[in-house]
Amino acid sequence: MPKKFYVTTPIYYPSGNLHIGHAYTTTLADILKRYKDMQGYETYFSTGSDEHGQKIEQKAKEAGLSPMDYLADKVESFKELWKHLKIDYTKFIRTTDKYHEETVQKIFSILLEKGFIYQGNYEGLYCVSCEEFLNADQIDENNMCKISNTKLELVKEETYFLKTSLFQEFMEKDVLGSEFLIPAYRRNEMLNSFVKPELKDLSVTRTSFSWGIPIKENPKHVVYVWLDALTNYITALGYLQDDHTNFDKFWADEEVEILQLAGKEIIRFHSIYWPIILKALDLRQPTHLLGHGWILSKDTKMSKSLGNVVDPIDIINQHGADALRFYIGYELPTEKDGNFTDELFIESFNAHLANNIGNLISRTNQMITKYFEGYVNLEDVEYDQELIKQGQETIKAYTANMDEYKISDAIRNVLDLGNACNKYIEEKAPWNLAKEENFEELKNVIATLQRTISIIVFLMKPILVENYDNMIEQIGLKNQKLTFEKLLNWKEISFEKLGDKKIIFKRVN
Ligand code: ME8
Repeated sequence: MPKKFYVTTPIYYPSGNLHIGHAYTTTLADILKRYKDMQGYETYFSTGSDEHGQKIEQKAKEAGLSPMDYLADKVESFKELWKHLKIDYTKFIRTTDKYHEETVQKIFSILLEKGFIYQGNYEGLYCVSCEEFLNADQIDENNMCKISNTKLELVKEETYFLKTSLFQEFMEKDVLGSEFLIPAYRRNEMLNSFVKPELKDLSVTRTSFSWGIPIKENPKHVVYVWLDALTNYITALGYLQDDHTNFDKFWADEEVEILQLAGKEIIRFHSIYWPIILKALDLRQPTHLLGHGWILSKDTKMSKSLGNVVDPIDIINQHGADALRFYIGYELPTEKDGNFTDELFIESFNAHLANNIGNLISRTNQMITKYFEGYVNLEDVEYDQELIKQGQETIKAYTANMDEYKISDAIRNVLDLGNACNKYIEEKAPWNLAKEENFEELKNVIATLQRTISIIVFLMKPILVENYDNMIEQIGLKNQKLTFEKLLNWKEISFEKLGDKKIIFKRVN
């Protein structure tokens, strides 16, 4: 039986256009999904749109449209972006999908029946932009939301509460006392800010707006965004539906590696309320929640509500999907905030994709064509042991990092190998070997490079998806099925005669 991997991104609000921040989380998920595919896992990747709530209701009204008409275009634009970015998702869930709405109603009824939900009254300050009731730490001195910088509404209404207070010990021990939330330092953050001071019961329905899923027991209440939104991760798989094959396969089975990704502002929902909802439903927990930092623009969070966003489509149109996927994977490690500016982007592209990898492939190809007419006969080659060893070690370091979802470190392993190859070329100066007619040594050098470059290209497969086939063809491996095992037993790989050359990753001036 193949191992299984289920990866999810948050479902994004269609209250504006998606920006680099959303592209960030989705690309990380896509890279990991593709990596697991390469490792022979059976994978499922879910993303989507979070369509209910006051914010969407207001936006549709401003646009003079019904919510569904307003949403249609937005959702199309999400899918369009994922197509441009080469995102290979398995499922796109909309919270307005009928199966989802019906399942949320069922989930609400189960939790009510089990006594985990009760009716009461709520009074508090609500941030429409974040769709969240705020506590004192989240409000600035002008009574505005610290995250979205928008005005708050005083809300006083009847509501149903989830009895999160029952789960204090479960949270401290089983969830935040385990390896579930990564990076590890976020566990203490959650414990100290939200759990230890006392878990407050969570309001899960609203009555002052109607754009939501009405509950069967009392239809003037609509399920407030988070119970609706978080449950998407299981409704998308068919939980409580006639066809629950994917749920059985990718959630219920304890062996499945379930990875959820979310930005740091919603870690609280994913590491506290979501585990509680699952526990209350008697369901297993995800293996890991990877909470990542923010992409900043001039030191503040890039966000729709602040309007300081970069449109990923512009970047892709100018530089291609791979350039953006690379920047996201390499330059924005998940454990801290990162920056996105045109200057940084171009600098990184030139240094790593154009000067390192692109240049390495093209200069090696030129030498294979010039000195060996496109084909190096590998009989009697004496490979450079040091470079070959570094190649083998790179595969191991890369897989160890990818297995821990450390994409940036894994890419660094590959870039280091690329730099080592470029240095090797300078040191060996094959053009001098040719001049001296030392063809034996020339062949050793070029064959060593060809082998090592095949590792570089293969390890970049989950990231550089648009150029992968082209790169593989350029290094003479078009008809080979590469695997990690094959690269570790590298003598099994044979190369074909090189064909036409196309420039990969041309330097941007
Ligand atoms: O919160 N840097 O949706 P949302 C990094 N619907 N990541 C960013 C980012 C930035 N500047 N801006 C956005 C919601 N993101 C809810 C989620 S899930 C059950 C419900 C990414 O449209 C990041 O993943 O506000 C963040 O958590 C998410 O988009 C927020 O998207």
